[in-house]
Amino acid sequence: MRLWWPSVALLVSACSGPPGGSGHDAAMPDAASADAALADAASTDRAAPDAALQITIIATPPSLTLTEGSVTPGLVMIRLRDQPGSDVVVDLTLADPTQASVAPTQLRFTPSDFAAAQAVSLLAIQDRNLVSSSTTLTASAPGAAPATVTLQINDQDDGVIAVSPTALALDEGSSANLQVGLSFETASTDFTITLAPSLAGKLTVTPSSVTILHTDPPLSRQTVVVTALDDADLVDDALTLTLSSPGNLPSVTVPIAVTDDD
Ligand SMILES: [Ca+2]
Ligand SMILES: [Ca+2]
Ligand SMILES: [Ca+2]
Repeated sequence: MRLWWPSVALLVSACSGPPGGSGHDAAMPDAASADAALADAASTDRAAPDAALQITIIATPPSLTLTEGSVTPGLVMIRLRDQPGSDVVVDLTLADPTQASVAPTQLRFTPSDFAAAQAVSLLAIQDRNLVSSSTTLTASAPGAAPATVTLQINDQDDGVIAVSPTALALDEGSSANLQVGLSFETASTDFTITLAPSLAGKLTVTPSSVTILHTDPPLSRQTVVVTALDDADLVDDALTLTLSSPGNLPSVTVPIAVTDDD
C-alpha cells in the first residue's frame, strides 16, 4: 500500500511546481488535499528506503572543477533514469550558495523527454581569501532519488600587502599615517609586515612592523606613523618605504617625497 505514495508525490509535484511559479496553481481544484498528500508522501519518503523510489535523477559528471571568478561556466547534465508518469520538476540547489551560482535552478522533464539530458551552468564566486574549497550541487524532486555533484573550487587569487595611501609627500619634521594590512582574508595564518626606509636617518616609522592576526576582523588595517626627520642639509629627499612579509607575498614600495625646510 505505501509503495505507491512516491508516485503520487511526483504527480502532485508536476501540478503544483511549475518552474518559477508560486507552487500553488489556482486552477487546481484540490490544492489543499494535494499538499496534505505531498506532506504525507514526504514523511513516508523519509522513512522508506531508496529502493521504494521510482524515479532516479542522473547528474554527470559526478564531480566538477571550477575556478573562482571564471566567466566560463562548468556544465552538469541532468536527466531522469526512469520514465515518469507525469512532468517532474527537478530543483538544483547548492549546499553553499556563497561559493558558486547555478542556472537554471529548476528543470522540467516530461514523460517523453525525461531521458534527454538538460544542461545546468555553474560558476564559482570569487571570494577574498586565497583558499580553494568545495561544495555540492544537489538535483532533487519530491519522491525521486536525488543526484549530487561535488564542486571543487580552485582559488587563484594572489595575496598582496595592502597599504594606503600608496605615496606620501612630507615636509621635514612632519608626519603622516599609513594604513597597512592584507588584500585578502586570512583564515589560519598570521602575517607580520615590516616597513623599511630606503635611507637611514631620514624617516622614523612607528611601529616598524605590524602583525595581522588570523583572528583579526577580515581586511582590518593597522596605522603606521611616518615622520620625516629634520636634517642639517638643504636638500629635498626622494625616499621609499618597502613593506615586506615572509612567505610569498610580494613586497610593496611606497614613495616618500620629503621637502627640505631649511
Ligand atoms: Ca579567492
Ligand atoms: Ca576561496
Ligand atoms: Ca634639511
